[in-house]
Amino acid sequence: MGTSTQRSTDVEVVVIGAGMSGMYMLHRLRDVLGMSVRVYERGDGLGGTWYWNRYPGARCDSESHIYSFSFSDELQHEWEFSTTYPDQSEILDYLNYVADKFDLRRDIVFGTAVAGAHFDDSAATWTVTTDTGEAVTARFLISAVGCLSSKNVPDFAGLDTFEGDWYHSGSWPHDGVDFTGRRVGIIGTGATAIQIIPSIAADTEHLTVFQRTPNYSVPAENPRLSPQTWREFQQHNDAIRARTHQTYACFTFDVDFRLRLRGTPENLEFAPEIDGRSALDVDEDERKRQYEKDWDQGGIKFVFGSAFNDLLINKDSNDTAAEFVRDKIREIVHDPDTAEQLCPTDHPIGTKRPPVDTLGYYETFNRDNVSLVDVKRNPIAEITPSGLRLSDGTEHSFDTLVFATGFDAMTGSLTGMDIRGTGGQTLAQKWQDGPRSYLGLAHVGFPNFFTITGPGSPSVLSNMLVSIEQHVEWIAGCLGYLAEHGYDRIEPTAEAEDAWVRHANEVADSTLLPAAASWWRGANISGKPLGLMPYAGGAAAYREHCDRIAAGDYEGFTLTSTAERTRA
Ligand code: NA7
Repeated sequence: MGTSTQRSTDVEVVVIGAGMSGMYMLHRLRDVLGMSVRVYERGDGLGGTWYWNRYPGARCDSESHIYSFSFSDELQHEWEFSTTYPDQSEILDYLNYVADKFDLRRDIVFGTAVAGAHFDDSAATWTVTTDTGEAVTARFLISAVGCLSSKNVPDFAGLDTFEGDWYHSGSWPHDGVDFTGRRVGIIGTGATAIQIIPSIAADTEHLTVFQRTPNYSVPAENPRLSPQTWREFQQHNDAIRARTHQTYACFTFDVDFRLRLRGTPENLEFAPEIDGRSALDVDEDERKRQYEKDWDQGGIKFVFGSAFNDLLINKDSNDTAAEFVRDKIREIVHDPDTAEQLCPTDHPIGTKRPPVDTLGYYETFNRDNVSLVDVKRNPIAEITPSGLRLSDGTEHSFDTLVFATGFDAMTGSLTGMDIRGTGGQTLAQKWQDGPRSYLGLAHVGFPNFFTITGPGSPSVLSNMLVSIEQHVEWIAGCLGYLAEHGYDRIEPTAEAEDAWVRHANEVADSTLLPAAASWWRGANISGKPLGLMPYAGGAAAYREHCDRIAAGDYEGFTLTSTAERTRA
């Protein structure tokens, strides 16, 4: 594009983060629009989530033929994944291949974290500073920091006295950890721990799992993909990819629930449309047969592609699926007390991120060297030099401690930087009562700033890569439009942002999702305001709405040029 904006700033765009979203953003802006772009990445390599999360068992829960970039036919023909749910190292190899193919590294500054970014209202530019002392000006600032990159290590007293080694899943050593013959403690039973526990149990002398809240895990069934299967995906690729744009969560299966969005950005109307049948429309035998079939097929589909249309909106229906999984746990786990402890009862199934297990999570608790400790009734009081002590004084000893305790999701990485918009307001100040945004993409008071898969967009309620591509393409389309029309400043209107926040809350409240103390709602971080952060209206409805806004000359945004502002 080579726009006039380049003359007044060091680069046209700064992108924060070189995970999947930052990589594609760079390609789209630099190689398609011809803009000058600098990407800052705190890691020494690219890949984001797949660079940091190298823990044993780390793998993807979305199917690889749709958890891979779709923007290049050539790329899609060149790369084949070995399994439906590939492991971390294979995904990272893929991302490095993409970076080589599109020559991305030359515009990425590695080992450099963005410390702050301040908006200069008179020039309508951002000044971005880094932890290595760099300062660069840019017209546009794009966050590609990912939803799960600010790790949560609970503030346990005594952690500094622990004499063994400890690790958090989200910054795992590159040369791995040898658990052979070691006594290991792991805190957490979320999606991450459910991948780690079966992967390391056999190596350890003893593995103690400290569980606060049990989770519903469904076996992944992770078939190897033969060249023949991969060829079939490629034959039908256009239709498969198109389908991922039409479903609630960007998979090829769907939830039979659609939202129609109408009206103006300031006055949004929506109507839910539900097809199919309720879990309560059929008798118990038929329901059970269906759940058995879904369980055997495995994966996230159990919830987000159920044959029943109301698991996420009707508690009575949801109870039938939840009880089916609890019965499975009771069948698999031999010791009845352990089985009961592993049965979730405090939240409906699907209201926390559904974990998926490849190596037999529940089966692992039948091993003699694995024990389960309830830290809800009897919380961890402190870490000791040799392990940890519970509130009732019970001591547990181990050599290695693993924190699978999650992340300050969706907002933590953003508010952790000193991002200041008009009037010097920080993003942390703007979001003190919870994140507010227009479409999860843009923010009143923060002109020329975009957040890829930000709070308020479907993001973590969908196959992330499809949502990333949608946001990257929308942002690139927007920057292209601004250049074409001579605009160099864009900001949502307060009315449009308010209406979006109101709408997102209304939609969330029409589902069961607020019923769990989930990281989706910020409930895992003490003091964080509660509210469903991802948009629950479905990615298909969201995509249509974003497209309509773009086609309507960016409705709900104020667009101006330097000349207009000078005259005013
Ligand atoms: P999650 O899903 O946030 O799980 C974290 C786990 O750690 C969960 O079981 C928590 O229990 C537990 N936890 C957190 N703090 C504590 C303390 N202080 N004491 C005991 N237990 C604690 O993170 P994951 O890394 O598993 O998954 C994050 C996402 O990554 C995942 O959903 C995928 O999208 C990929 P709680 O449930 O809060 O009681």
